[in-house]
Amino acid sequence: MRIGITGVPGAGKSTIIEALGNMLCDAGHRVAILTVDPTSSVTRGSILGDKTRMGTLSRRPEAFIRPSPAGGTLGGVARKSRETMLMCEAAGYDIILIETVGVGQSETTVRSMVDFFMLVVLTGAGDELQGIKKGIMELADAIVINKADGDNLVKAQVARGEYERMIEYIRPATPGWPTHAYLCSAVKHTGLQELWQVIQVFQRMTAESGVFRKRRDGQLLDWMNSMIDEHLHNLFFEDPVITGRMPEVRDAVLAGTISPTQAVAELIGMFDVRRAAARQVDLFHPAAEKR
Ligand SMILES: Nc1nc2c(ncn2[C@@H]2O[C@H](COP(=O)(O)OP(=O)(O)OP(=O)(O)O)[C@@H](O)[C@H]2O)c(=O)[nH]1
Ligand SMILES: [Mg+2]
Repeated sequence: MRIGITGVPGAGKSTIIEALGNMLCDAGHRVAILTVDPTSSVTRGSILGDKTRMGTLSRRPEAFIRPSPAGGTLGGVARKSRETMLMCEAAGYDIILIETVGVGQSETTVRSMVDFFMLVVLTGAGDELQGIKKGIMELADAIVINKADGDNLVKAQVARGEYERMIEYIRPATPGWPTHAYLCSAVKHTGLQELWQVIQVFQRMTAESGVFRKRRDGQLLDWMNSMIDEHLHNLFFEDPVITGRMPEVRDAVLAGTISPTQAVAELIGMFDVRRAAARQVDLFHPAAEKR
């Protein structure tokens, strides 16, 4: 089972993963934790923070925690994370948990890698709403209101009702699966067992309806297509014939002497994919990444 976890910074994603991961290891699973963070090439140290936050989990032999690869682009990070995911599964990890940073595009990317996607939120749905785009709620199979403990419990229950009402207006992320809001406390370890049961019901239902297989098949083909896109893009923009001609063509477009459409036709006309491919032996490590 591949599970994606997103949410605003500080919502408690890592703490949930730590608690859920320990629980699953106790139940006999082997759990791999990956992070998809396209900004981590800048901050690099962030996983050290996460390893300390996942203190008990990181010491367990049944668990494997891997930082986000410093791929530079989201595409690069996603590709490496997908490969890592397959390797972990081949190595016997039966549950993959992927944490994403709740900004920009990484939610869509992680959604495209997982079976079940959860959005972790905090209380005060009204205020939170401003930070959570409707589009992200549309990706979620479950909305998890964390920190439902202490003085916050009542507020969390109110928030749950608010989220439930909002969900009614949103298209479900998975055909045939009703998205709901759930309460949990990653610190007090409440609601997590229930959440895991929800995930198991999801797995059973989608397996029976064929949605599970269909989604995985679609993800595989999308992955292949995106690698073709990426590879062709790299071949084109690193081909010396293209890079040599590019400045003049750009100037001509800016001067208005040729249209962008004409420019593309000319450049594509000059592009010899075999010549470019012969130059580039290492398919997915173009010069820019090597640097
Ligand atoms: N009271 C309470 N605090 C919590 C709970 N879960 C997490 N926290 C606290 O909230 C803070 C942020 O938790 P993290 O797990 O690091 O949150 P995150 O979503 O992974 O944050 P980023 O990775 O920085 O986006 C920490 O200080 C946690 O101890 C909870 O269930 N209850
Ligand atoms: Mg975190």
